Amino acid sequence: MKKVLIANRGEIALRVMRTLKKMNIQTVAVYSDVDKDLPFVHFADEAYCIGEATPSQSYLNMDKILNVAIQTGAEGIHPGYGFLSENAVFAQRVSDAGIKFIGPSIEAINVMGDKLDAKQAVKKFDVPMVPGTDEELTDIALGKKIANEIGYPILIKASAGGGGKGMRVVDAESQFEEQFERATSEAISSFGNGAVFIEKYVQQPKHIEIQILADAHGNVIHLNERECSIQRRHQKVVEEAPSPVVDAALRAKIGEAAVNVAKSCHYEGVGTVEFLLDKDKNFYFLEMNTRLQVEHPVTEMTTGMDLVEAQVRVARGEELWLTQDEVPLFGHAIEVRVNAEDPENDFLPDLGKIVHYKRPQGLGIRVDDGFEEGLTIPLAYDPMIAKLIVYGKDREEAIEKTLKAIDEYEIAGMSTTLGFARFAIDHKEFRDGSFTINFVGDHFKPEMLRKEISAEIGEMSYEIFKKIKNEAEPVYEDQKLSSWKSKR
Ligand code: MV4
Repeated sequence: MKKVLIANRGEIALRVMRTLKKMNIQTVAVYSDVDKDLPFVHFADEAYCIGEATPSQSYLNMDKILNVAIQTGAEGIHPGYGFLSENAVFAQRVSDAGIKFIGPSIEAINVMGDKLDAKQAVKKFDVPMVPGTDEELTDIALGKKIANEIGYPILIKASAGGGGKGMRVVDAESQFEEQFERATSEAISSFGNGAVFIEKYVQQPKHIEIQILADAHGNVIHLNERECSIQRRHQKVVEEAPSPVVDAALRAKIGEAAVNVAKSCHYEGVGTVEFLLDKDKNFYFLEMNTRLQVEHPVTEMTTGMDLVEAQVRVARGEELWLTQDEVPLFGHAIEVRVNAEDPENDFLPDLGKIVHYKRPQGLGIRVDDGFEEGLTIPLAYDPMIAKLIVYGKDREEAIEKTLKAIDEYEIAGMSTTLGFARFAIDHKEFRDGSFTINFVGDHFKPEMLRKEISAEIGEMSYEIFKKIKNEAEPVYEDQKLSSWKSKR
């Protein structure tokens, strides 16, 4: 493979291109008109504007992307995450054009894209699943009967779902019918597929996921777990590897289950198998994500493996170059997502121009970003500015280094999730490892950030601080911000 088109934007387009360049592969960028000044466009060997910001006109437009790939002679397409990365129709069209889709097979995308199909596929492979049903539920009376057998609370989930859409908790039989109707209609309106099923509601679990690597010859290994419980509304904010509660024996067991999930759909490439881990350390298969994930760098830092390089190598047909026993695991890595969002205002996007930008630096500090000072975060896409990934020799060192790196990070012009991440990582429950997916709901109140910031800005009043921050450009140039130590 001598030339690859990257069907994505921002930090992930840049991150993929860095590895391609390392491998002496030519890079082709496609971009929308609002992205013309972004670093990934300049970094590529060739770059083509394919349309307006609206995703359907550009990053989701298969015809335009395929056209550029064919015209430039690209031999592979890397889809990144989001956009077309888990679209089986796109994977098929890429393949039909004689181009290698750098991702899993069409079969794997289709099977794992539907939760009921995934359960059916995995069933024969001895993978622990939450007690529940594995066929579409249409009969309310039957649903109630099953729910009574499982015991409340239960969850009604949409088969086509993801990110919590079409998911309803039912605490008692009296609510069953209403929640069933809601889940079904939400599933139809969101996915055009009303199929739902029932599961026992696992309370206060952790979200653990296993990184998979599979070649085209049937060899599958796992690259350890990531802990991703610190999230809000299904958006992860802090991720780490390894998990503070998973030991070598448990890792081997969950890892083996994840490898079986990958085998059940003849997986190829990198993928992620998600599990819930309950208080008693029972684990249950949730779903498989058939893409390179946002949080892949914590796995890279604790294994020393470049996952994009691994994707390209298996896409070229190479056999896996290491066995399960040879998979490294050293030290600890933490990733913080730096989103242009206001944690004090329900995490609503807080977009605008980055008027000042300075990355933290140092040994074991990696910043994957897609913007530079002076650029504007566009409204049309995900508001992620950057990912800060920190490596330490152990978890304690990783935590302390991450807190210092957050303090060193300077971003002015908008609110970011850095302050919230600092709050989470410095929390007793994060430090002792007992946190669950309910961490934010259980422990976070916006006033807590206000207090932290007030301590930092000293005599400057909080109201003046907010005003300066929101009008940061003129004030910053006046050097009036000198007492404001960056960020947030
Ligand atoms: C669950 C669950 C508890 N019990 N299933 C959320 C979206 C989808 N990935 C599955 N999800 C959940 N499934 C059972 N049987 C709790 C969640 C869940 C969750 C899972 C992982 C990470 C964050 C979450 C936040 C809320 C709910």
